Order: sequence, then structure tokens, then C-alpha cells
Amino acid sequence: MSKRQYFWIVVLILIEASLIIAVSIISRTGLSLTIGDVVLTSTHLAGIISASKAIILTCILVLAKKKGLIIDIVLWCGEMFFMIMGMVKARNFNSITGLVQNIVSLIVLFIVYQFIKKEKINSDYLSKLSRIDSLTDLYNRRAIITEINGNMKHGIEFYCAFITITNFKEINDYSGHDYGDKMLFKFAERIRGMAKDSEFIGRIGGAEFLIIIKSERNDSFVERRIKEYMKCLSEPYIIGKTESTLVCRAGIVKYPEDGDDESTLFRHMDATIAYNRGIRENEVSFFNKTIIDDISESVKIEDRLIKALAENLIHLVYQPQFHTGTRRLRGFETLSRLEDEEGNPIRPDKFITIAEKTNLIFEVDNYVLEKAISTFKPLIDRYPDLVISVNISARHFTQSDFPEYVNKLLMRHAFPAKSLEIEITETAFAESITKVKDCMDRLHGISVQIALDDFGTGYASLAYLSQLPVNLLKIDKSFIDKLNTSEMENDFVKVIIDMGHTLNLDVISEGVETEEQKKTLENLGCNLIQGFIWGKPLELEDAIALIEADAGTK
Ligand code: G
Ligand code: G
Ligand code: MN
Repeated sequence: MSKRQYFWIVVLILIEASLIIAVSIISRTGLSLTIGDVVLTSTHLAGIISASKAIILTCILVLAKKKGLIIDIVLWCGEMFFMIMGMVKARNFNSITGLVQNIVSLIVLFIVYQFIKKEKINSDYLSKLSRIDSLTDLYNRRAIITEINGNMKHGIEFYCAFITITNFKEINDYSGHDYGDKMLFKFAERIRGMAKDSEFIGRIGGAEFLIIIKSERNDSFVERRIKEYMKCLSEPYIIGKTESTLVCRAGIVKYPEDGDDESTLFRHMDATIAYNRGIRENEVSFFNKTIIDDISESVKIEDRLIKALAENLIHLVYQPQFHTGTRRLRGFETLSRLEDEEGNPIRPDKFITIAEKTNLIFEVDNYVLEKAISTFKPLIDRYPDLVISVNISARHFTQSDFPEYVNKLLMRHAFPAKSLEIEITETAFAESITKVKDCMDRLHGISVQIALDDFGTGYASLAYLSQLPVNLLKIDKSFIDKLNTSEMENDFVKVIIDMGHTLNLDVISEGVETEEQKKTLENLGCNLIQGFIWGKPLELEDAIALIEADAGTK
């Protein structure tokens, strides 16, 4: 109740009490009132006042509902007590009509209360309905916004985790909207099943949900908690005879650090999700201020990539690879180069990452692959032992039609498959080991060579390495940099080399820069070398000159 309501209730109670006293005085003293010709006897006056009393009690009831009823009953009992006492004392039962009137007015009050109660249930139901999402029974967008604003108003700190189902559109398109609705309901059921009292869960719309966690908590607690949600939500769903899996992504913001109004928080949650899209399935990421700057830079690079793809502006350079002992040329790794509008180079890891996030990577990889194949076709014809390697994004290895695409490309250019090597980074296995392995098997099936790039930094394990059709391990530059700094570092590289050779694989060290590193690698038995020591990435004419010079030394 508001202060105003309290004020009026107190005023009404005072008036009611005064009226009760007035009736009792009038009935005791037999007071009458003459206005002009009209004479109001004590019975008349008592009648008028009693009617006013009933009105006041009704007003109290309407204003304070249940509390009003209790106040009314207390006042009523008080009055009855004094009335009965008065009658007993004076042995005069004249006020019996007042007594009956009071009982009737109490009954009327109870009836009115029943109506009020019913009305309140209806209005509670309507207000609940306006706060609940009809498909999932979770809170709806309006309730979410009310909750956020309520927390802000009361100075409560909180985290908001925005969860979106990234493959929902495909499920809807593929299995129909009814099926999609059922999935959403099941998803909501799981989310609700996991929620704790301190967590507020709502559906923003479509396949977007929000979890609000009040924070006496810290970032790592919230991250762990949201990961628990994601783990549970990404378990398969069975509807009828169909089993499907939902892939989610979560972006987390914190109030007040990441925005002090609801629309900024929402904008920053969207940005966090967009920024991390394409990185990894079921990932949880926090907003930070650099995201906004990075996004505007990313947008520029994305635009540049689109233009570069349309106008053949991606430039290729070729870094030579050598046999360690003889320094004979093995082949080249193809590397992409891109410049911004002003002609400044954009770092390859940067534009590659952006290409991966924006799905442009498929076009980039295909472009590089075709360009490398067509460029080297005449050279391979003359120097058939050369191997040309191309980096292909891990994302590409989960596309089931990729091996077929490569096969067609090789046929079209009449390029021998064994002269093409595809480099894949170890991080690919974080995506889906079965899909990646399947893709590798099929490429191996058409005789394309496969190299594991950045080996040692990620998920590689001996257990599955022996099952993959890999030809070459590329020891990551970070291990080469640490060579000769301690015995342990050298031992580590030796373990990789020995393991590779045990599995009958070639092993190449990347980023070899010094004579000392080269010597150590030679002693450790590393048979191939790639690095600035013997060759930086070269322009095509320099690469051709190198091939010819190498052939001349035969
Ligand atoms: O030499 P460089 O700075 O270009 O390499 C940086 C990273 O970018 C390396 O990890 C390399 O594998 C990757 N990279 C370079 N060119 C390509 C490309 O054409 N496609 C893909 N997928 N990755 C590339
Ligand atoms: O991860 P990937 O192997 O695809 O990347 C090769 C990257 O390493 C390229 O960016 C290439 O330019 C770089 N690189 C190759 N050799 C050397 C080297 O000897 N020193 C340094 N600093 N970078 C190298
Ligand atoms: Mn590489």
C-alpha cells in the first residue's frame, strides 16, 4: 500500500471512531436536532450516522482489501462490545435495532469482500499472463525488462546471460515449426529445471533466452554456472522418434560495469554473441570494452575481405620447405596476404579469424586452393616431386562436401593429388573429431596429403594420432623458439619427432631462424625444416627461381 492509502485509511478509522462515539452519545442522551421546521429525533440521527458508518467501513474495505476487512472487524467488534455493555448496564434494550443493523452491515461487508477477492484473483491472473511467455511458460520480454529495471532501481548488481540457439533456424526449416515449438518447450523445461531461486529466467523471443543472476557472485562463478546450463541444454532432445541437438552460445554482461541502462546491456550482450560467433559451439563469453572497438575494426576487415574476394585482391606468397640434411627443396606452404584500403598489410591471423567468424573462410580457402593449384600446375608438371601445401580452416573440415570439392578441383586442373598437401590445425579436433576424421579419410582416399599444423599446442594425443591418415607433423614455432633453453625443451621436441617417425610420418619444424636451432633439430632427427633461416615466404617469381636453382644442383 502507498503512503497515501495509509493516510486515508487512518482518516477513515478516525471518522468511524468519532461516528461510533456520536451514536452512543445520541442514544444515551436522546439528543434531537431542529433545522427550520424539520425536527430530527435521536432515532433519526442514529439512523443517519449508522448508514454513514456502513459507508465508511465499505470504503476501508475497498481501499485496504484483506487488511481493510480486518480493520472493519476490529471496529465492528469494538462498537458491538460498547453497545452490548451499554444495554446491559442501562437494562434498556432500545438500541436492539442498531445491533441488528450492525450485524447486517457486517454480512454486507463479507459479501463485498468476496467480490473484491474474486476481482483481485482475476487481475492477478491477467497480470501474470502479461508477464509469461505462452509457448514456454517462462517470463517474457516485458517481465525481463521489468526485472532488470527493478534491480537497477534498487541498486542491485547482477549478471545477464544472453543465450541463443544458433542452429534453431535450421531445425525449424528442416523439421517444421511445430517441431521447433516443441523443441523450444523442452529447452525451456530444462532451463527451468536447472534454475535456482536466485536466478530469473525468461525468453526474449525466438530462440533467445536470458538468465539474470544476482551478484554477490563473481565472474568465474557465473561462467561456471552458465557452462552448467549450456552443458545440460546441449544434451540431445528426443521428440517422437527424432533426436536433435541444439547448439547454443552465451554472452554475459554485468550491471553496472557493462552498461547502466537496459538497452545498453542488451546491445552489449548482442555484440558479445556476434563477436564470438563462429568460434566454437556452446561457448560462453563475457562482454569487455574492447569488443566494441574490435567489432568496428572487424566490420572494416570483413568489408575488405568481401571486396578482395570479388576483385582477386588476396595475394599469395609461398614459403619454402627443405630437407634438413641436404637443404634440398621439398615444396612450399601457400600463405595469404591482404592489404587494407591504404595498402597497409592486415595480419593474416587477424583476417583469417574474421573470415572464420563471418563464414567467408569457405570462399577464402577455396580461392587460395584453386589459385595455388592453377599457379603450380605447370611447375608440378616439370618438377613432379614438389609438394604444394595450403592451409584449410578447421571449419572447412566439418563440411561433408569438402573432399568432393577438392577432388573436382584436382580433376579440372589435372593436378596430381599427391602433390597437394592440406594443412589443418590441431584445434580442428575441438569441433567434432568424427566429422574431421571422416573428412581426412576421404581426402586421404583420393591421395591428397595431410599435415597437422601447429602441432603440440592443442588437442593432439597419441591415442588418436595413430588413427588419423596424416602424412606430416608440423612442430609449432613456439617449441622451436624454446630450443636449447633447457634440456626439457629439447626432450619435448625429441618426443614429438620420435613419435612422428614411429608412426611413419614426416616431421617438419616451423619457424626455424638460427643455425643453432637447425643443428639441434638435425641431431634430434627432424627431417624437414621451414623457417626464415632458409627461406621467408616468397613472391611467385622468387619461388620459381628457387625451384630452378634447386633443380640445377641435382
Ligand atoms: O604467415 P602467416 O602470418 O601468413 O600465417 C598466419 C596464420 O594464418 C597461420 O596460422 C596460417 O596457417 C594462417 N593462414 C595463412 N594463410 C591462410 C589461408 O589461406 N587459409 C587459412 N585457412 N589460413 C591461412
Ligand atoms: O601456422 P602456420 O604454419 O600456417 O603459419 C606459418 C606462419 O609462420 C606464417 O605466418 C609465416 O610467415 C611464419 N613463419 C614461418 N617461418 C618463420 C620464422 O622463421 N620466423 C618467424 N618469426 N615466423 C615464421
Ligand atoms: Mn600452416
